[in-house]
Amino acid sequence: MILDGQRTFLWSGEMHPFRVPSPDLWRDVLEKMKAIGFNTVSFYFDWGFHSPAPGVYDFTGVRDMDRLLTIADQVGLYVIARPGPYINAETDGGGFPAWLATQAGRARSDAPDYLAATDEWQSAIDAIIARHQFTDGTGSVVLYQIENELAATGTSQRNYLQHLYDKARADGIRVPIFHNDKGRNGYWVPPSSTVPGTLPGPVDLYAFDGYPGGTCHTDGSVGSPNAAPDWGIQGAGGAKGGATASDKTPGFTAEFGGGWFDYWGSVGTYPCTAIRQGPGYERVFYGTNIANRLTVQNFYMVSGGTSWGWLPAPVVYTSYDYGAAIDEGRQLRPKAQTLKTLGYFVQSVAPLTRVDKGDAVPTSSAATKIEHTVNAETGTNFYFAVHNPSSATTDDSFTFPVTTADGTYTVPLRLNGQDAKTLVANYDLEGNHLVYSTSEIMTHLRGVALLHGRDGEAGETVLRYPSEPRVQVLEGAAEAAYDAATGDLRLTYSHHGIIRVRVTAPDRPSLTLLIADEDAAATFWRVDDMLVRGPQLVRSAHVHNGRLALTGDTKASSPLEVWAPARTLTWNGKPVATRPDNGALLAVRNLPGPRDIALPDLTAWRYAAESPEAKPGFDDAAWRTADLTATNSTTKPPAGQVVLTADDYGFHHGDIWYRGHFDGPAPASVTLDWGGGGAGLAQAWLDGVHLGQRTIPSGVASPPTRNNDTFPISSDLQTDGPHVLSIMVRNNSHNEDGGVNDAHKEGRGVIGATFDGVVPSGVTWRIQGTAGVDPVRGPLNNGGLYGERNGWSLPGFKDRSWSPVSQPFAAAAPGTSWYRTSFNLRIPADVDASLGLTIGDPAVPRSDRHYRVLIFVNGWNMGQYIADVGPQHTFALPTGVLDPHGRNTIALAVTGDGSSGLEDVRLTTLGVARR
Ligand code: IPT
Repeated sequence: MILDGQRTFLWSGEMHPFRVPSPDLWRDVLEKMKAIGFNTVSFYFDWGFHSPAPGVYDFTGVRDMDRLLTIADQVGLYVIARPGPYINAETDGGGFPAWLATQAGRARSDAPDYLAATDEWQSAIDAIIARHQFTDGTGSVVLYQIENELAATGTSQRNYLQHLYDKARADGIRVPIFHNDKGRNGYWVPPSSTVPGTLPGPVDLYAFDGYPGGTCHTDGSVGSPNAAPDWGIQGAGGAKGGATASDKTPGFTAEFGGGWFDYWGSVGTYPCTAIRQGPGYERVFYGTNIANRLTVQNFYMVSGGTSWGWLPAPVVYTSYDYGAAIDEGRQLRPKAQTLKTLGYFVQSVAPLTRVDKGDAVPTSSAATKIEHTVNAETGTNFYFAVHNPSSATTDDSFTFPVTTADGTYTVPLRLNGQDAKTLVANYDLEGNHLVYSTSEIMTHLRGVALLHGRDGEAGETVLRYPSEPRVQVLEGAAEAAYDAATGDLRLTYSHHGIIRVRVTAPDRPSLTLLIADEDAAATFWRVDDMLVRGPQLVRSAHVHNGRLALTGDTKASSPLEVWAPARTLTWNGKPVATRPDNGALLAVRNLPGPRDIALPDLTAWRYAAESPEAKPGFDDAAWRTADLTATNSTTKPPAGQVVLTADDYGFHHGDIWYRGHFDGPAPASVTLDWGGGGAGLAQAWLDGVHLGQRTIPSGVASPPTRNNDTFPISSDLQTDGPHVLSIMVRNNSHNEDGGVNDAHKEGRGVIGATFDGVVPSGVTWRIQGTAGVDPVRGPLNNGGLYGERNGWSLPGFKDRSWSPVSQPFAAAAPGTSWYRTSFNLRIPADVDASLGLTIGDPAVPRSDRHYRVLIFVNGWNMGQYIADVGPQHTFALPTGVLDPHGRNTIALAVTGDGSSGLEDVRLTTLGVARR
């Protein structure tokens, strides 16, 4: 369907199901995506989230993927399935399961052991995806991606891609297969491409990615915009021109920036990113893509969500909010409303999918330019007006010529700030002929056309009629002038609020123009062939026997007006009294907003100290003895030395303990070469005495992940043995493998230890990590803290023997201590409350306290607060993990140097809606 004559714009948003492991939440986010104008959702599937060990794929998450694809279909979204095997995506190991870290063969190559592993994964995930293919009429999956950004292009990679392609086809994948070319190299184009300099690959479609919008400054300030690139028919063309690398397939950007991620030790850039890549960016950059005939566009991310548990790669912290249109707390940002105008437009104006570059169109101002496209079949012209260069933010009023079958017009337009507009000329607008409009088309249906423009800017809309039509200005101010010589009816106005004009002419359907400013446009929702105004979200609309059943959200008391083939209506199941109003149905009274909600104070806590592993007498007899002398890890110790790295012993995530037993005199210092990922932590004790803690430096976008640190030992401890050196390493995840260099195999935990600079002999090392995979929450939920190994993180744990404590909390001993509390939530059934947990002062990115917290909510590891690194203080507690109508338990594992107490902890509200 996509290969032969695409007629549907695929307007897609990225959402990661593994970042929101809750079907309730998936449905909510997918309904919101649909409501803001997406017809497609794109997902990665994270192999590492689904497979705790070779051959093991029966973990709950895989079953949930089936459900997710059903939900996407029910919501009415096409799906772009991206099962990797490599995904990047700022996830642990770039989506690789951690057990690949010890594999001999190079990942992302044709090494047989690696291909055997990818076969396993594809067999598991393809069986699910294959059940949901649009081409079979059993689902909505329309495209399938193999690999991601495979920037190495040797024979081995060619073989590997072919292997993935063949395996997908053998597994019953029938939809078109593509790859995502990092940064437009012309790599892996379909064999049909005739473009010189490209590299053919086993794909049906060519796709590329790009993040040209710019990020925020490290101080969190927004800075000035970039110029938008022409990665299609308006650009330089050729193998490196973006879509032009493949001349026989649709222009397809598999990832186009919808925000950006943030790093440990940043000042917290998500709010800034939401502005930098906000409404103006969307209009300029996505509009440029439309003018370049990129008819398959996926924005990464539209809903970023939460990198819970041990999911986040070293380059990112718990929040993967991304500054995306739907924030981490599931709320629509202002940029979602701009996306809505664009999404409705590309889905309403069908001629947009089949355009060619039009004649050059000059403008009266050098500070502006037009990118012109024409649909040869319908004669519809599109004028994409933007500053020249498109990075400019000046206020420019100018004119340009519109020349169509209707004649030539000199059209006035204004661009103020980071802005762009796509204007339509020579178009059949609901059976009325649109000559042109300087308002943008948002959508139109059954005699109603919704146009929009910036508040206070002048607009004109010209329609053509053989005789003078009747014009009624129903609301707001507009002037109408009919020119009998040309047949042109010219409406002129200034955008403000909503202007309603009805035009009635013989022999054609009457047309109601709703001309909205941007704030007013945001109050409109199109669902299938119905239009609704007023509420803050409309999720669904169904007509049955003349009754329209609407569902949606209000965040405040809101009007309700609908254009639908119905006489009566219900809102969230309750009848709404209406009266007819100019072709619409208008609710007699406003819909109510949500009731206030009350959150419990977290006052009563129970406390217990932990880290018994630090004590000399601790019994580690059941621990694994480190006895491997050879490893496949990329960070092998020198020959003959014992391997200490955690993955080699099957401990892949979270905290790892080591106990080194030795006799003889203790050294004056111990130096560790250790791998801890982003802002990782190492703590050490000799014979129960704390030697200190070290953190891997952060505060940069690509932080170091491995460090050398020396722990001095005071003279009074330098006694004769026996001794026990206890070490705890927090593994803040495996590196990604974006460079195809096995970077995910870098060792975690202790890589090497020296005493006074010399590798000691006669040390017996024992190692301990997670007790096993949580059968519900999966492999990324738990590490090897004593408390985790003994159920302290779980809601059912009996903590009555623990000490009662309250805030402000006192300092605890070095190591880990736990705080637990339970509370009831009584959120009313008709309220969707998005809640968070806040620790410390969110106004200060990092405090002067040297501790970190793992946050367990009903047993789910919802992330990590690092007081002296930052910046995240508020952690989203997703509905589904949190029970809004019942009892909830929070367990905090606080690990630090014992110098200060845990800061203030409280529940916070991220957004409230009535639904
Ligand atoms: C691109 C990846 O494809 C995607 O998985 C994610 O990592 C994204 O970037 C950034 O969030 S990689 C590219 C920008 C080099």
